[in-house]
Amino acid sequence: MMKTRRTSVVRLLLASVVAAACVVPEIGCVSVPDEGKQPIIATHVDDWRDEVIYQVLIDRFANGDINNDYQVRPGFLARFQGGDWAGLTQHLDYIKELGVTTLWISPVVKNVETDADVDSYHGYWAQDLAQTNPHFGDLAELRKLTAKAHDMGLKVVLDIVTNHMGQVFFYDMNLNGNADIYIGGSGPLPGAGSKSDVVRITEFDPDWDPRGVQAFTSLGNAGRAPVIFIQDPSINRVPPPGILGTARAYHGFGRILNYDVQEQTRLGDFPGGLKDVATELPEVRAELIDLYTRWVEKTDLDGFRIDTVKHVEYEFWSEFASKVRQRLAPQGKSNFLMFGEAFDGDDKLLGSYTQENMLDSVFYFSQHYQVFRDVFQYAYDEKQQKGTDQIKSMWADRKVNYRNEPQPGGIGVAPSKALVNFIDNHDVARFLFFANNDKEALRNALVYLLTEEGIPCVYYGTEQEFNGGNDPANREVLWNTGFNTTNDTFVHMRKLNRIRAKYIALRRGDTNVVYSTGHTRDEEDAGIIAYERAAPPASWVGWPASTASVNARVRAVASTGRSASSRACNAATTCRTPHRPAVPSSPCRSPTSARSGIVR
Ligand SMILES: [Ca+2]
Ligand SMILES: [Ca+2]
Ligand SMILES: [Ca+2]
Repeated sequence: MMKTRRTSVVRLLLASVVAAACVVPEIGCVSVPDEGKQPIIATHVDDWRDEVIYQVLIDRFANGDINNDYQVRPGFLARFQGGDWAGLTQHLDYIKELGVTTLWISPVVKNVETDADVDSYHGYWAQDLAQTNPHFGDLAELRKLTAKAHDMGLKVVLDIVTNHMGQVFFYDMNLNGNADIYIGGSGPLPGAGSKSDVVRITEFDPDWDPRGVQAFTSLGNAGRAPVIFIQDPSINRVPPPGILGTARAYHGFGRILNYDVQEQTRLGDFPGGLKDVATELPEVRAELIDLYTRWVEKTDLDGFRIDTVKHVEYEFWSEFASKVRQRLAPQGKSNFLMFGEAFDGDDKLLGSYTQENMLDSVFYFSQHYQVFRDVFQYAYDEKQQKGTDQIKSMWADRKVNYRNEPQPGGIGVAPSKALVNFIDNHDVARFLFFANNDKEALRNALVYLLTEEGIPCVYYGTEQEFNGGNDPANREVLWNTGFNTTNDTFVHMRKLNRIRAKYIALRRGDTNVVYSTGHTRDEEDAGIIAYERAAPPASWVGWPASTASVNARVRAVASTGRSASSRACNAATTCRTPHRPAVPSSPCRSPTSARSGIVR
């Protein structure tokens, strides 16, 4: 788009001895087991900060088997498109080429197939936590995927949901045994006062009621509405097996109306009729722990990405995480990553799920808002744009809001050092949608993502410059791109991933912000952030002792969007910073003794 030098500049100032030492030992390679065979599970990850996660919606990545293409409607993104585990397995070379190292795959369990003409292609409408989803393949295919991934040095994280199940029952509010959607009342009459209010009641997804969803008759209230499990095998809307097929395994308060009321977010049904599980019951907890840990034992997974953690009580997380760790460790599976998703910008709330014995990490959602939205995307909104000093203060809060010690039996890295960084995901519009399709701004965001502290996570299709808006427009079909590996953003990401892989300081080093600014819009240094990553070698757990005397330092300079593009730094120039003349070390000055590389 622009003839000027690109705005993304990363400088690597490193002693060559570090580069020589940066050969990450391959650990835990396994061979592909025969089809359907139980794998021998093992630890495949040394330090999760060495990984780059790539989030895959299985239905959208690659279609490797047309035999499971039932109920597929190509081109309609709220419907199944046909992607499957076989397709992903066949395209692991593409993943490898991109340089990401860990697959986060969408849920694998059997779902309620469809609801109100929208399909469960995403996998989040669980019906049976013990069975594979036939749209994506069978257990043998899933095992083939994890085994081949491990064989190629890739790891696999599974997406799981403990908070709710799919829409497997209705509340029989009018006690007639049928699932009804009722609309009543005639509403206001024009100019003639009002008649009865218009009400809409759906027994599939009724509103929150603190008494529990109530039944009613023409004579008034009739107590708690019975929970009736649905028997519709045509769309797999049938009762889950075991305790999850009984009414007492659910809270039954109806749908969350107010997310600011803690009782509702914790006990209410998730919008869309997803039924809230009574996660406080010991027998329910035991069932969830057992069923999900079995997937690790059956397929040798390397971690869990856990959905909707803020909708479950804290005590659940300490029990769930501890017991999963305790069950896997004796089987040879350590460093098993568990990171949670709380769709919330409250940094303190996010950190609260990393208390002792809870999760190893969470999605850094506060960063999604405070950096990727406020700083990068709002480079297109002069009124709302924030300065890069916001990044500096947010990073400083990591030590305050997140646990600073590794979880007992966890991944060996403190949550405050292992936050999962992401630009966008399947629940928010893609970066390019908001950034006026400015691909250079996306590449700047990628420089930041892949050089900052923590575990980077990239949503599939970012490398293909997808620009979809909100769900489901942001869940595009990847195979339509022909798995192109030559477009500018793919090449840019590959380069960044290779640099990250090469330099340990970029993966594990501590961060020192060299330069940030409160300036925005057309002010001279708006959009510039400079930081260096370095660490005393003693903190590089597991690193060969021979490199202990190396003092490595990596410095990244990222500009954040359109407003900074005309002031791009490059390796040979010094940025003018007239508003801040006293800056001791300009981010754009290139020390003569250092090697430098430009990422473009
Ligand atoms: Ca298929
Ligand atoms: Ca009814
Ligand atoms: Ca809940």
